[in-house]
Amino acid sequence: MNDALQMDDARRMDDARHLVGSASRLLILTGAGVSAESGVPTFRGPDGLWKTRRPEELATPQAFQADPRLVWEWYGLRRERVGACRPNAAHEAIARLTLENGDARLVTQNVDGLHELALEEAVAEERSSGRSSDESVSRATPIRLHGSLFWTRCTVCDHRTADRHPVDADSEASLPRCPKCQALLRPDVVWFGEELDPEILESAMEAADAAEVCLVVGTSALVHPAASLPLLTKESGGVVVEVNTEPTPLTEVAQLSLRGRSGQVLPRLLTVEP
Ligand code: BV8
Ligand code: ZN
Repeated sequence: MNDALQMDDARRMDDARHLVGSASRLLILTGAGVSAESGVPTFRGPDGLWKTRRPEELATPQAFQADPRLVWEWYGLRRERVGACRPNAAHEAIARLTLENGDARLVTQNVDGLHELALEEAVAEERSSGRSSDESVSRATPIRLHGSLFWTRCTVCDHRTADRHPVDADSEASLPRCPKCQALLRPDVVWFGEELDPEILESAMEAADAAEVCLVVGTSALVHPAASLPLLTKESGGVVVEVNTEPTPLTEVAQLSLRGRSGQVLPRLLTVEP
């Protein structure tokens, strides 16, 4: 890369650090790109999850209705593959920042549980030095728009549980059943065509509206209503800063769009100089 470009990158990073560092209220919105360096396949990338399957085929209530075994097989494979992945430096930098800065909120589209794991580890570190409180932990807990691969819920009653077990999708008869009413269980994620949990969406929109800066990391910004959150920040007078390896529909909306991998950029962007 030539000197001028490097100069430009360094200046953009400084500008972005100033914007993010001086924001009294910050919203971080993440997509699958933040987990790419942990080995979790993105949806639309070269080894994207949707390459072998199309979202319309599997991540919909119709697909589950038509073939619950096939859908559970796909989620079981993802749960197994993602369950072996570790948070990367981007997850860790975000967890530390949201734990230390009570006015920073994290909203994620991801269902891979890596933000939650990074926060758990950051809290354990802080607790050993007596620095974090229950309040700071709850504020730092990610707002999860689309649920989790590691939760399962009943298709009939209100039963819902954390669940990291492998799924036996050999036959419909071996699929997980509700311990309360024996109905089929389903992955506790939001499928295409399903409404998001209104309370979760409401808290994400409030955070976007209140934010002075919305830092958008690793999302193709194609799925709604998640992709509209940065626009709420902009409409209420805030600015958008983007970190992505490629341009997205949000790039032209962003005050600054840093081209790079989140595992490299986020630690530099979010770490406060001593
Ligand atoms: C709904 C869980 C009401 C399941 C997921 C307009 C308004 C409202 C709705 C719609 C609308 N238009 C269409 C709709 C319907 C639909 C939708 O948005 N469709 C899209 C395809 C157009 N939305 C819905 O159905 C939503 N419900 O709106 O309810 C309603 C109901 C019916 C009809 C109308 C309205 C529910 C959507 C939730 C779907 N569930 N996940 C599961 O995971 O199996 S979505 C899933 O895909 C993810 O959660 C995520 O949201 C999305 C994937 O996007 P990304 O995370 O951005 O990942 P992607 O691979 O695309 O991009 C990765 C990015 O990272 C890239 O930009 C890449 O360059 C970058 N990158 C890669 N590596 C790195 C990197 N960046 C930095 N560093 C790196 N190392
Ligand atoms: Zn039940």
